[in-house]
Amino acid sequence: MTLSLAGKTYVVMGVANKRSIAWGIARSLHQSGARLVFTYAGERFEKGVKDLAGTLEGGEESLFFPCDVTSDEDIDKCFSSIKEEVGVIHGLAHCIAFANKEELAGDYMNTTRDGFLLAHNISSYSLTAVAKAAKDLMTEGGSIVSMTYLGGERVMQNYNVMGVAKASLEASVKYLASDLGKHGIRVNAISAGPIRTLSAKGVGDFNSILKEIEERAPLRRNTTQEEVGDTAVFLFSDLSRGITGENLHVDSGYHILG
Ligand code: NDP
Ligand code: N5H
Repeated sequence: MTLSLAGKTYVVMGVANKRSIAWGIARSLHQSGARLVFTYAGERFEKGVKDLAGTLEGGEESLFFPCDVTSDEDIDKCFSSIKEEVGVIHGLAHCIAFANKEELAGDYMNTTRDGFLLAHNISSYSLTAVAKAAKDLMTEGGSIVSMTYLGGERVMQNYNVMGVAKASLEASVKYLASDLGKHGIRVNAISAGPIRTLSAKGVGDFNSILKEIEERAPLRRNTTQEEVGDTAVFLFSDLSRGITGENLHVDSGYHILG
């Protein structure tokens, strides 16, 4: 199933490797004929993103820019370069989060001030900073999609400070949708079920989390990068033109369970 986004350009932030949700979104966008612009945090990931994009037919036409979202200067430079190269963009996928590993286990109340601020800076504030920078390039209207998890709505064991950061991200989606609607820009989140990515690596008991979903979720299976990618394409396309400020769960229906 594809929708045509031919002639449109989308910025994809957060491809670390082929398992990344951002890569699932990039592949779905590519299948829809979109032109892709990738941003990456650190130099150590530059080659990986370029090699991956090279595996897409015509992927050599993609553009690549560094953007560490903790730096206002990086964000400014990145979006000025994108403006210079492509002029107009039609959407942006924000697939970025980070928290100190040691704060993703045990009691939430042990979160340090620095750890709290770091998680919120990278995982939540970055959406606001990036949306503001991207707005000037979305002169034909646009659609911004960010990634969240059920742990932002309810307590999930070990998600801890990331859950609090996702609650902030989800509230930002609503406030940004309110600000940007008058400019023809929509802002939505996808709340994905657990997917084995680099970020999920080292999460104790990830297998049992996946198993519980297979056993209990309405669709009795786990979420795939492809399902998230295809939903992102829907949110980027005109088929979703009436939707903004929404948090769309792509999680086999797990969130409806008590
Ligand atoms: P990945 O590890 O593949 O992606 C995380 C990305 O965050 C990496 O590409 C990393 O960039 C980027 N990042 C971290 N710090 C910075 C920074 N300072 N500046 C720019 N980028 C940064 O994991 P996922 O694909 O799983 O995560 C993508 C999003 O999906 C996250 O928001 C996550 O919370 C969310 N999500 C994930 C779920 C899952 O089960 N996997 C479920 C629900 C939501 P780099 O590699 O270049 O450092
Ligand atoms: C309830 C759970 C399981 C426990 C919590 C997991 C939280 C994961 C999110 C963050 C983003 C993971 C993270 O920051 C890991 C880093 O401390 C260490 N990893 C890295 O530095 C790698 C190299 C880079 C690429 O990672 C990042 N992020 O930059 C939640 C799970 C069931 C679902 C899940 C995994 C959700 C989610 O938000 O990702």
